[in-house]
Amino acid sequence: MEPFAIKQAAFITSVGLGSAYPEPSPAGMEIAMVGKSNVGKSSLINSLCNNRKLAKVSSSPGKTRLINFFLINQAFYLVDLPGYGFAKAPKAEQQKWGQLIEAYLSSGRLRHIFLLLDIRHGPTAEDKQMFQWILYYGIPFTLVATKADKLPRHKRAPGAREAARLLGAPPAALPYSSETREGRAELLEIMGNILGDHISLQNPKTTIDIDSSL
Ligand SMILES: Nc1nc2c(ncn2[C@@H]2O[C@H](COP(=O)(O)OP(=O)(O)O)[C@@H](O)[C@H]2O)c(=O)[nH]1
Ligand SMILES: [Mg+2]
Repeated sequence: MEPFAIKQAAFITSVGLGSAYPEPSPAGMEIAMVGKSNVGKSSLINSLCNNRKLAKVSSSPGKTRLINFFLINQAFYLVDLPGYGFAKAPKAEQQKWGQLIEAYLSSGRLRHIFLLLDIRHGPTAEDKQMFQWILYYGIPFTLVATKADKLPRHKRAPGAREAARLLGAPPAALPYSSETREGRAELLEIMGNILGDHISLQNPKTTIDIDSSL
């Protein structure tokens, strides 16, 4: 089978609290990126899609407060969720963020979440809370340890393992770098598997004919 590749990516819309989600994608599937502000969500989406300008990358954290939908291969949505951990944000704003995220997590639209952690730092209290939400809503997840290029090679696998361990999550996180593309092929493979599973669940090739056995 041909490896999964992203051939087309287009920004569709931004959604805030109280505004409507876009129509479901043709494949009826959504995969979201979540993590604290500045962890590298937008960069990861851009590097996956080979498009530096698709998602807005910012060096000042906490700029995106909306859920951004990108249509991939005219089939499914890749979703860039607003980051958390902007300590200086007013309480009211943090509450709005929580409402926006929880509404989305509980919407039933999500097939998979990529939870991004900085490979250099242990998970924060908010990372742990996010992880608990993912478990609570029963959404399948993959941990990604971003900015792998910032650690020397021999420290990357241990850094990713430690991030997963501190979160209480089995078994490890995938080291990723938007700069060097380390981990990109692996992440695309995971994405291809998620899409393949989703499609085969929706169109089961083997149907069991109960009547004929009577
Ligand atoms: N060295 C390095 N820097 C990165 C990487 N990913 C993101 N960054 C930088 O980290 C900052 C925040 O990235 P961004 O993608 O906007 O993070 P977001 O807030 O999670 O969407 C930007 O200055 C990026 O250039 C990476 O893999 N390696
Ligand atoms: Mg971003």
